[in-house]
Order: sequence, then structure tokens, then C-alpha cells
Amino acid sequence: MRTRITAALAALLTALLLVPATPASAHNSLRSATPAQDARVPTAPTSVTLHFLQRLDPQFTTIVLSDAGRRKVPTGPPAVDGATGTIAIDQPLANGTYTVAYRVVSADGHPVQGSYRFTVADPSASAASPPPPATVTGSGGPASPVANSGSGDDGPPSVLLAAGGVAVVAVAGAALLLFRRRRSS
Ligand SMILES: [Cu+2]
Repeated sequence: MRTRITAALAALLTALLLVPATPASAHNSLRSATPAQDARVPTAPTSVTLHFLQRLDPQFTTIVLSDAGRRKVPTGPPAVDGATGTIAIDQPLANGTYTVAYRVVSADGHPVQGSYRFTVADPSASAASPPPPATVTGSGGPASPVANSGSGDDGPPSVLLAAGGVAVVAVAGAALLLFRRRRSS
């Protein structure tokens, strides 16, 4: 009886020793973010917030923002609160795609790094880019000569068509005359 209990306890201890191996291998990872991964935001964000599964160590938390040209965007240092890390963006972001790269430490001390992209697409910012003055000067000055040459281009084909029509009538008339003359002769 005692040996059976000892065997059962031994088996239980072995199981308990093996089980913790699984959670220990589970590393820290990004749970959610603002702006979200692959998000297309209509207004430029002033900060980036990353929510992780495990608590962050402020000493070993790095969050870097870079633009489409891989240039680092000026931000403040990561502010860590529990499992959340936030960086404040120093300057207003122009429209474009940005990459958020992070490096944090897991509960077991192992580092975890990753990155994701988001896009800033402010409709009011993109509307400012085409220059309206160029269109105004274009329609003001050289518009009338362009319009004249345009109507001139339209002219010749109609003239040719009229000439062609006249020619067809002339040929038909001549043929008719020849036919009548042959009939009468
Ligand atoms: Cu690990």
C-alpha cells in the first residue's frame, strides 16, 4: 500500500516538474497596439501605445518609430506602465507608412522583438498637395490660343468630309450623265 502511494506521489511530482516547462517557454508578445497593426488612420497619431502579454521592464524596453524611408522619427523614450509601453511622437506625422519596431524582455528574461506597420492617410493633408495657382494661370493666359487651335483641329476633318461629299455627288452626277448620254446615243 505504501509503495503504491509513494509511486503515485513520485509520478505526481514528475508531472509537476514537467508542467512548468511549458509556461516558461511562453515568451512575451504584443497583444494589441494603437495605431493598430496595418491600420490606416485618417488623423496623424501623437503617440504609439503597445500592449504586451507580460509586464515590461522599463530598463529593457525599446520602441522605435521610422518612416517609409527607414528614417527614425523623433520620439520620446518609452514610458512603461505594467505591460504597456508608450512613446510620444515629437512632430506631426506626414501622410505615409510608418514602422513601429519594439524590443522587450520576457518574464524569463529572454528578449523578444518585432515590428508592424501603420499608415497615416489624412484627407485634408493630401488635398493640400496639388497646387491650385498653376491651374488658374493655365486657364487664364494660354487657354484661348489652345481653344482656337482645338477648334482649328476640329475644322479640317469636317471640311474634308464636305469636300469628299461634294466629290461623291460630282462623280455620281458625272456617271449619271455618261449613262444617259450612252442611252440616248
Ligand atoms: Cu525564454
